[in-house]
Amino acid sequence: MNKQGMIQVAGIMIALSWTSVAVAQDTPKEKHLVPADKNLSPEYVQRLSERGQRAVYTGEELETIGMPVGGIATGQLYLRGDGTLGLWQIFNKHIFSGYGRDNYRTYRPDSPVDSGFAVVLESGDKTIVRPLNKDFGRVEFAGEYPIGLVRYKAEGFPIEVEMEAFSPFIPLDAKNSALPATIFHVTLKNTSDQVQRASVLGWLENAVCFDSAKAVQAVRHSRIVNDKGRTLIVHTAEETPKEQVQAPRPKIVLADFEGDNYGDWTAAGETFGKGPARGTLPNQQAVSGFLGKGLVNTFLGGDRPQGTLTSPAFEISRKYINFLIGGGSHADQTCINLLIDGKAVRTATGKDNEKLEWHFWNVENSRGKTARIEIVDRRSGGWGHINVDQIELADESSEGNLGPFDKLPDYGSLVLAFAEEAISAKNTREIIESTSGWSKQLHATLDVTYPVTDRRSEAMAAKAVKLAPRASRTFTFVLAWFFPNHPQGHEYDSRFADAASVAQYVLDNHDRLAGDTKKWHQTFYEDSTLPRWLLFRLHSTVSTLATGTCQWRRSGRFWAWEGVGCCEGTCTHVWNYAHAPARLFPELERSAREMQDFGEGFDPNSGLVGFRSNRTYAADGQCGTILKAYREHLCAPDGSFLRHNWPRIKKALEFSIKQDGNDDGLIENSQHNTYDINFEGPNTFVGSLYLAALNAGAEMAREMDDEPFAERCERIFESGVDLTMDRLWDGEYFIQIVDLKKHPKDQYEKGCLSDQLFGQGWAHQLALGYIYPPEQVKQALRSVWKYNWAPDIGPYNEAHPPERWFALPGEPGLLTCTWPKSPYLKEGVRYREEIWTGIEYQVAGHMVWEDMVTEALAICRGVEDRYQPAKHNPFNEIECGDHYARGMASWGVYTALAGFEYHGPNGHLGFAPRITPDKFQAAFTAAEGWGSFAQTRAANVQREQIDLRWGRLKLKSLAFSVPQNWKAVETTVHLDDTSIESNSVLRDGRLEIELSRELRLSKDGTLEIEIRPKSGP
Ligand SMILES: [Ca+2]
Ligand SMILES: [Ca+2]
Ligand SMILES: [Ca+2]
Repeated sequence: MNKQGMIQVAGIMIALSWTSVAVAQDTPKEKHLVPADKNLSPEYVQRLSERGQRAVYTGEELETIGMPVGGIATGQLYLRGDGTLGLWQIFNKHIFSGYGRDNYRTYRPDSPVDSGFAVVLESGDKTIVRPLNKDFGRVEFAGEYPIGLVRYKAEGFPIEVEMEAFSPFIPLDAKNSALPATIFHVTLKNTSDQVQRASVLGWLENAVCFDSAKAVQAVRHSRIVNDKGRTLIVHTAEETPKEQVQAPRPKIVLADFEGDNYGDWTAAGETFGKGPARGTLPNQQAVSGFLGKGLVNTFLGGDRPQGTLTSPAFEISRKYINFLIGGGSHADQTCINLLIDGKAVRTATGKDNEKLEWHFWNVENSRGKTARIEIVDRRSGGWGHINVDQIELADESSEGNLGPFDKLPDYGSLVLAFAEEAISAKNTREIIESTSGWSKQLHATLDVTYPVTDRRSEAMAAKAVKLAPRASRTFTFVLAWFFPNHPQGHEYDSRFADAASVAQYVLDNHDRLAGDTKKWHQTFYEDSTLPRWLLFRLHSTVSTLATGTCQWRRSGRFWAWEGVGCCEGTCTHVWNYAHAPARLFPELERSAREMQDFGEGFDPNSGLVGFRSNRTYAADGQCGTILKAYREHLCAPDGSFLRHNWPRIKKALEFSIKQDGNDDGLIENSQHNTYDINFEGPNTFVGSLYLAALNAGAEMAREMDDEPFAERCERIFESGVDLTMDRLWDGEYFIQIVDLKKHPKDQYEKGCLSDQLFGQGWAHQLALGYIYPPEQVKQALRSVWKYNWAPDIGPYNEAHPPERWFALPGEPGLLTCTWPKSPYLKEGVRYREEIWTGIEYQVAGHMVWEDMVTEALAICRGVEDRYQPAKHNPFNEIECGDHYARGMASWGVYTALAGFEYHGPNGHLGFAPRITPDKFQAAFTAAEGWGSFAQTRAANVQREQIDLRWGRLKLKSLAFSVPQNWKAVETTVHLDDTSIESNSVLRDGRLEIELSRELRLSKDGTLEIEIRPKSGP
């Protein structure tokens, strides 16, 4: 245990005994079900801050992993735990996964598109092909976002494989981080004592027209192309002339469910009852869209009952099977299947909607075969039922015209490129055919077209290489996609013509793109002194940028859901929490400010910032927009963002001042907010955001020479602080003043709200200092820890079940709100019993600024423990939908640990490490460059090193913290070997250094500062 660890352990022990005393002093009337003593063992506490190793997962743990490995806002492609690809949501379709137990469940992401790599080993006259997947032998996943890493070894197999998979991810270079492509480095290592001959086989299915294949008249087209010394498998699709059905024959109706019973269909289980339903069943939302009077509706007795309904055998005598379907959207659980030889060859589900809609299967390939239809209800939970009607065989499909072929969302191209020239298609076929024991259907054809409904995978193989004992060789592949027909387009559309040009760009620039990505990984993970598990957790949420949650539109506007496919409009109050994109890719957040908040979503008459780019007010979102605007200014290289947007920023702040009503610094009216309800009366959730916004407004006004407005902001601020301390401080934490008789619902009143100091945390992020007196701020955060963080949420949630489950009994979590000292409000603030990772990070980040580092790390560790891959995908922190944006609050914890402060236009950079200040190192990002900051501290000298590793950095002033007992210091500054003159001022342990001239650090430039205490008076 190092010295720092000792201090922290001592700190938590003191804190814990303090909380026990506090409980003894004011025994609540009801037992508070969150223990004040968290009972964390000293070993647990010590492990929190240990540097530790990179996590390695294997066996069952591999099942849940799905690491996003595509570019920012280019769709959602997962690297699964065993190195295979999954999800494949790159076809411009947004799929909402549900919330609570629907998405907080343990599952393996599916893989609807066939692709992969295999090792080809020439062993005597035999060829052994071993695919890189979970059956390889021992498989280990050791990925850390953005770089996926999977290792394969097997007993008796002389080759070990290491595969890296990632899309270029280079902070501050948004365009090169938003490529619709994934790079694979497949490294073969000979672990035997003999020379081995081996190569790598790669394959990819043609998934163009992924969703529309069954509904279009088209062919798929696959080619293998040699170009620029590389080999590419190029998949496309082409429209074929519309099939003219001159005189369609009459439809054959297999079932219309109009009778009193199911006739010759066979029902099993209780959910189908004695016969077809007549429309909507008791307690069901209105069912519509069916024909006639009857339909299959398995909501009989609610969602609980299950069963199957099977048709008699029939001959597939037409090209299409048409039917109406509604109800639950659960694959295999609420579905209709087409069975041939007892096997489901087609399946369809509802869309979690009671309305029945037409659906059809193209069954041309199965014409003449005997089949059955099976309607399945194997689900008892939410949407555990299915609605079906009017099943017909027909010459024409029931679906309407999808529109022009080349405008379909899944029209485009898909490429697998090998960085070298592959062996000939003929020789690849020989490998595939000579392989025994591997029954995979692969093709290697130079040019082939086939029906769009056919599934076909094309393969290519590298030339075999001779590997000496212990020698290794890396094979580089690129998967690229180009699907431009998103309704708003993609930023990438304008830069590329097709997937082949994307792949060629990535390979042309491979060394720079892969090199800079690895340099970031090295700087963030390897060179840091921060705990490895913590770095993993805090960076994993950034992968949200590379999921369906985020769009970067053709117009250049960054836009986002809250979670994948759920709740539109870059919601101001959810994005209030997300610090990561602004620090890593400030260009994206600037576009959201300029094109949404102060663009489309801005009402120039009132200053209202519509919280979903609409004309609707959210009090927290409105104040947060001012804070974000100031942050975007701080993260900019110059003052142009502020100059350009200031009139609207000011107007937006004036809108909040108008809500305050009397310039007293308290907003008392109805405040819609992120809990999807309105707070009535003054509270510090909106109040602290408002005061922080006034502070930020004053700073910006001064920079814009608007002194009168700056003074007005300050006057309101001062009044707000005084009134808040007078009225809202209850001695332990901040409460809400509300008339519960008038507003009995959705309030927290005397409750302890975890987010009660949200604005104070923001103020620290922006170096605005304290809003409320530091002592009370620290006390309030200690109360949040004491009352709201449960090492096991079980007892609390058993008494007070949450609306939605984002943590399960046995798991730790920070509750949104509790009532430790007053009766529980059973109609209190919505989501009060839930666990949101975004709030946890928000609170943890703020705790770090207040030197509650151990408590902060325990909260983050709680998230990490919940998202262990034996249970959940560690890269997918959920809330309403997958990859929920609020989780990107994690970056606020990261910046807080470094005590990071930055003002880009002024060239000011500061650090005050909150953890291991004696020996600290961490990556940082500025406006135009990033690098590594290091600090060492000994008895009589402190050294700072700013090592720029990418881009450039303008510097005019610096700030650091030194030991409190250093009352005067001597400071020297060197840029590389050149001494730089400076003046410094030391106050209460904070040292500010003004450089005599503005410096421009370029890549590999290093600034070193040496600080020594002056002895004597
Ligand atoms: Ca009917
Ligand atoms: Ca059911
Ligand atoms: Ca007021």
